[in-house]
Amino acid sequence: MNPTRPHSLFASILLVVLTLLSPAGIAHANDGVPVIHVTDLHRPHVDPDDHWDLACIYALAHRGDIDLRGVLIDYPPAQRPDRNPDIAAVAQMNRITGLAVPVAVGTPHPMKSRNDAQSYASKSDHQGIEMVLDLLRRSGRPVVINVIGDSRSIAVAGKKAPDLFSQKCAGVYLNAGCGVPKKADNARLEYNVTLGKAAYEAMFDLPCPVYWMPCFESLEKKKAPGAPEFGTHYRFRQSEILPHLSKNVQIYFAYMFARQTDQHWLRCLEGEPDEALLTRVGKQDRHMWCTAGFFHAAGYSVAPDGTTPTLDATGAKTVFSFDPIRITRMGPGGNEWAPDPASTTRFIFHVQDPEHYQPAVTQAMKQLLVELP
Ligand SMILES: [Ca+2]
Repeated sequence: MNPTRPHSLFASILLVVLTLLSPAGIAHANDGVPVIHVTDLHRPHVDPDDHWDLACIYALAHRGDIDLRGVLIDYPPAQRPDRNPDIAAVAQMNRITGLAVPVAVGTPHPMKSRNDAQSYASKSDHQGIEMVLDLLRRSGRPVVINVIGDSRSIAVAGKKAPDLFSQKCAGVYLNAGCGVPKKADNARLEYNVTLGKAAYEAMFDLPCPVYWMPCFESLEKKKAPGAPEFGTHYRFRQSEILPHLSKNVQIYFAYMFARQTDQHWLRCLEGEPDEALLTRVGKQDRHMWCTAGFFHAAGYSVAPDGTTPTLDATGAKTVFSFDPIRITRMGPGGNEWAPDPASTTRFIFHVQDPEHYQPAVTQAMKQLLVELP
């Protein structure tokens, strides 16, 4: 008998056990899927939802559910010259979690057409796009890309290196647009689409899976109560979560809500949170869109009670799904699509349980964020 065999068997079992357990002893949905997060995260903020989303992404990385490879921040919109990419928020989240995730800035140029690879751009202009391409090239495993603001940087990256996207991009979670096509091409557009119509359309050319998460089913229904079927929008009262967060994370949020533009991002973490400010903003609702996609990319769904079963859990009731579709028409007014069970590369976000979607995703987010140290 080979005397090394029992030891090898024991070592193999130990390796499997260690792989399945996080430091906190929680089973992962997968082996830390690589993720690049693309966000319109600015200081002062344009909308605080991107700071909530960043905290969720870092919480998933902290738990080991995702391997956060990079953060790409959109170039600030031309009409907002006082905004800068919020590298301080990323630095704070790196500090809080002990991670060292790189951050770069997206292209300043809108796409001039749907096939514009921006050959006119300088090396500096494409700093962030090249970071994304480099992260894809160096990754041994396909990488998920979250797009939660402007589509232009990932759309241009796809035009610059389509073969790389087909080999190394596991899927793009595209948070933009409306789930139901506009009646007229000149109808009002969803905000993320207004940031660049050509880039939004070009996202549907990407040679990789696209998990399309329309922000609203339609802008006409935007204010209707309850969650529409083909839109991600939900909202929560910030006091449901803020008081339950760690001191560090409360300071991170207070530093954002106070619109601080000093360079005090590190030392403020050593102080105390502004309780009066957090109480005041706690009374406000926050409109949110992207949360369900973060869980899905990490291998989880969300159940009506706010728990997060793994995607392979059989028989689990979930509040959303991604349904296979094909795009039948693209245009500046929006896209038309049809269900297509044979599709393996295009999916649409679908609320399966309108009654529970909003409270369930809020509860799932809370359970995630309280794990941040
Ligand atoms: Ca955003």
